[in-house]
Amino acid sequence: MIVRSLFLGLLMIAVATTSPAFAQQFGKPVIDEDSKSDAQPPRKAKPQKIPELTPPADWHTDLNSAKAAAAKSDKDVVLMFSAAWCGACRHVLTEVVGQDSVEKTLEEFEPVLINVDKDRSDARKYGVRGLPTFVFLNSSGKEIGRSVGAPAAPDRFVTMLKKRDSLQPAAPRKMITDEEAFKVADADANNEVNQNEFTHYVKSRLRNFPFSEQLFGMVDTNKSNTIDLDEFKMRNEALQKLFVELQKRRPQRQAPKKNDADS
Ligand SMILES: [Ca+2]
Ligand SMILES: [Ca+2]
Repeated sequence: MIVRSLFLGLLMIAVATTSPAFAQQFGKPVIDEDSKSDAQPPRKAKPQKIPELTPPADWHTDLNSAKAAAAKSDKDVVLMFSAAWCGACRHVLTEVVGQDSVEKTLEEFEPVLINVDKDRSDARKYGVRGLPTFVFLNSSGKEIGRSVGAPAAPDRFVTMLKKRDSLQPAAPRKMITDEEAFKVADADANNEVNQNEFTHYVKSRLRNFPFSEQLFGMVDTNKSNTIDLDEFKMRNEALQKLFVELQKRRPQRQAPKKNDADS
């Protein structure tokens, strides 16, 4: 137990010293590797002039105003996370929204358009990993569902709006068992994890983590240059706690902006 705490402590120190790298990495929305939708990965806005996305006249452009309106109207909120460079977002706003069936269904909502290039704090808060992402909140502001990717046809868009509370909410990152984690790490399935496999595993969980060699030395307790399941199990719990902890800390790692305080 003491060894494990010490290990976790060392990891925390290592992480603390690398926090700017994490802040830089995690400050940007990233594409979810598991995402099977047609969402586009967010990228930096290009310096060339891309015309801004124009929100429809009756949409909110600020989450707080949408939430306040929803509290009064007792409607659900639909947030559309978008950016000027997101072609699918532009398609939705120009070709889908405005169609009669869509307009009629949108009357059940307080819609709000969020430009992730201008409002990174909301994108981080909702863990947006691809554009467009639609997040549905009930009138009390609680998330009830989300959809990543753009339904390109009006009827599909209406279906998405109607099915809002049966859509999958964001899956929380969960701990996996030691055996599952070992399987993931042991890429060639020979029942031992070598330095390369371990480095790959650690980096896949903690991007830019620079200490995999030291970690490997600590996990490889018998110094055989490979890690077996027993060795892996001894350390994996501490590692996974660290992964989960870092996931939780992601949003707080940016310098606070004024609307970070709102919720
Ligand atoms: Ca192996
Ligand atoms: Ca070993």
